[in-house]
Amino acid sequence: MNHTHGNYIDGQWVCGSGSMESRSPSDRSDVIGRYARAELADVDNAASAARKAFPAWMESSPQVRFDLLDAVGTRLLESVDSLGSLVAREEGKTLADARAEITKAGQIFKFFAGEAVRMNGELTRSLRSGIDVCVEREPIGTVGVISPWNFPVSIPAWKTAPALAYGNCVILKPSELTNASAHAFATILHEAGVPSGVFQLLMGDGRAIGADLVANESVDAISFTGSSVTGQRIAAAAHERGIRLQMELGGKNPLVVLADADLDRAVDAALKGAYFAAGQRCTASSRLIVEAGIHNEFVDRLVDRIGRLRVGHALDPASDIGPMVSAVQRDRVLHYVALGKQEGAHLLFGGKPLDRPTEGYFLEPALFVESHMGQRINTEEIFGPLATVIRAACLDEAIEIANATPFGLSAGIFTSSLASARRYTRRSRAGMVMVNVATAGSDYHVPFGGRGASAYGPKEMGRAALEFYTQTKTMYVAA
Ligand code: TXE
Repeated sequence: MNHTHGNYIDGQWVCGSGSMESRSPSDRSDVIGRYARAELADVDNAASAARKAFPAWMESSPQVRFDLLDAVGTRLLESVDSLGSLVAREEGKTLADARAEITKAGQIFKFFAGEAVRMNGELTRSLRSGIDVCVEREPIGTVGVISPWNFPVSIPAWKTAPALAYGNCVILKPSELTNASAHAFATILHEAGVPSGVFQLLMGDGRAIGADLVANESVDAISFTGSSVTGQRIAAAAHERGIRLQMELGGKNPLVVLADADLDRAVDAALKGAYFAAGQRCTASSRLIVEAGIHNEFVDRLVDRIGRLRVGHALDPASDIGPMVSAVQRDRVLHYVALGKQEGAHLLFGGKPLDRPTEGYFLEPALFVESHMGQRINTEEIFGPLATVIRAACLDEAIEIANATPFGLSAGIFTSSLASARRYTRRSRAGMVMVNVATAGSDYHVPFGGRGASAYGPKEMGRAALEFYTQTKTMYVAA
C-alpha cells in the first residue's frame, strides 16, 4: 500500500511530500489507501489554473456543459455498486444508504446538465421608450467547495454540478475523513473529460488547506457544508475578502407526533429519521416531540423497534446501522450521553459502545425520555444515534418546543388533521417542513436548506442553485 493517490490540479494527478491514510470506521485494520496532503503551493496552482480555464469554460456552449454533466451523471449511475461499496467502507453508512447516495449524485448531474441548457435571462421593456432591458445570468468565477464526510459524494455533487452547469470553475476541498470517496468522484470527472482547471481536487486539513482556499485571492465564492464553528471561521475570512458565501450548518430537527397520528408510520419515521445513517445527517430527527395522550404508547413502540436494529459492519448487508465515522464523533456522542444523564433526562435505551468482530466505532442507538428544552442535549447538534422524547400538552406547545433552538433546517409533524398540519407548517421556523414524512430525505429538484443558525446565503439544489452560482448583468439596449 505504498501508492499515494494525488490531488487533481490543472488536469494532472499531483503528489506532494505529505500524505494521509484512509481507514474504514467499521474495521480499523482495513486500510483503504493513501492520499496526498495538499500544500499552500497546490492551492495557488489550482487557483491560477482555474483562473486561466474560466474564460473558455464560461464561453463554452451550453451543449458542451450539458454533455459533460450528462456523462458524469451516467458514470456515477454506472458505478453505484463500486462507488457505493467504497463510500460504505470509508464513511461507515450501510451499503443501501451508500448506493442511494451515489444514485442521487448521478441524478443531480443529469438534472443540472439540463439546467445548463435552460440558463435563461429576462427580456423586458425599459421605462424609457425605445430601450430594451436584458437581464443576463453569468457565472461568478472560481468556486471553492468545502465539503463534510457524511455525504462524501452527493454533497460535492450538489455543489459541483450547478457550479459547472452555469459556467464556473470548482476547487473541491473534501473532508480529510473521506478522501477515497472524493478521489473517486474526481476520477469520474477526469474520465468524463472535464477540461483542465475547470474542476480540481485538493485534499488536506481544513484549518490549513481549507483556510488557504478561502483566503486565496483568485477564489471568488465559497460553498460550505459542515459544523457551525468552522462555518463561523469561514464566514469571517470570506467577509474579510468580500466574497460570495453559502453555508449549510446542520440542525436540531424536531419531529412532532400528535395524538391523532398514524402511530405505525410516525414510529417508523422517528426510528429512521433519528437513527439511520447512525444519526449523522443534518436532517436527522433528533428531538421527538410527542403529545401527552400517546406519549407512553409511542415510546413503548419506538423502544421495541430500536431494540431490533442491527448495528454492524457497513459492508454487511444485514446491518441497519454502521459505525460512527471516527473516534472523535463516537466520543462526542458518548459525551452527550453522559451530559444528558447529568442534566436529569432519563436514558431509556442504549448509549454504550458496542463490540463487534472487527474493531470499529460502533454505538448502541440511544433514547432519552423525560427530557425538556432546558437541557443541552436538546439545543446542541450531537450528530449521532441519539434522540430525545419531549412531552407536549398540545399542538401549540409542540410548536413552541419545535421552534426553541437557534437552528431551523428540517421540521416534521405526524397528524391526521389538515388544520393542525397547516398550523404547524405556517408557524415552523425551519427551511423545510415535512407533513407525515420523515425529517430526513430530500429531492434534488427543489430548494434545500435551512434558516437561522442552520444556513447562510441562498439555498442549494433545484432552480435555487442559480441564485448562488450566477450573478446578473442588466443591459439597456437602444437600436
Ligand atoms: O466538521 P467541520 P467536522 C457537524 C456535526 C459534527 C461536527 C464536526 O455536528 O459533529 O460538525 O464535524 C473543513 N477553513 N457537521 O469536524 O470541521 C474540513 O476539512 C476551511 C454537520 O468533520 O465543519 C471539512 O472539509 N475549511 C454537517 C469541512 O470543513 C475548514 C456535516 C467540514 O468540517 C476549516 C458534517 C477551516 N478553518 C459535520 N476547518 C452538516 N451540516 O451536514 C475545517 N474545515
